[in-house]
Amino acid sequence: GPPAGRVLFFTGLSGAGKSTIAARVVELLVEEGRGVTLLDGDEVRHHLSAGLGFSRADRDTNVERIGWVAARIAKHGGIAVCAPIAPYASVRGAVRHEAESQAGPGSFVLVHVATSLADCEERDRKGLYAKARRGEIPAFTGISDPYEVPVDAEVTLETRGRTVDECARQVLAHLG
Ligand code: GGZ
Repeated sequence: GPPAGRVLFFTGLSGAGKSTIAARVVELLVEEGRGVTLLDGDEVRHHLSAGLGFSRADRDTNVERIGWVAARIAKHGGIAVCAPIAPYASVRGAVRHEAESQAGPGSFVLVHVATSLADCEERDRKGLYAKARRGEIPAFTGISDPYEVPVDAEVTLETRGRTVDECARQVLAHLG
């Protein structure tokens, strides 16, 4: 059967809805009685990755740390839900490899929250895109820094015109 432990790894632009959908996935899994650990991008940066910035090296370190913790959670049968931007394909691949070597093949599930840059920028809930356009945030993902669109996602979430709950259930449907 499918592996017990899992790493649900969300990736996508700032403001794509990663945190919100990930939080709903966690709620639904908790209702099923599963042991779930949420490693949200914003929260991780205040704790596990405090002091890191947004250079490629710092982003990669941040994502590697998240992956390291997540793989060990999954190894012991837990579900780790991660939600960083994780803009670089190579480190996403490294995290996939780490998870699968710790928790078995199929344990890593890449969820691409595929909200377009135009939609993220139009919503701009935190005003970060406006700041980035004014040059007040250097190396802002999607504006002045890359986002490598995944070609290996197990789940691609189109968020436009869909509810958070619908998106969360699409992720759960993949877990079997
Ligand atoms: C992208 C940035 C940046 C830059 C600050 N680029 O929408 P948010 O605010 O709450 O989430 C974003 C968060 C991204 O951190 P991650 O740890 O997920 O990124 S990575 O996976 O690349 O390590 C955004 C905020 O931090 N933020 N500066 N320059 N997002």
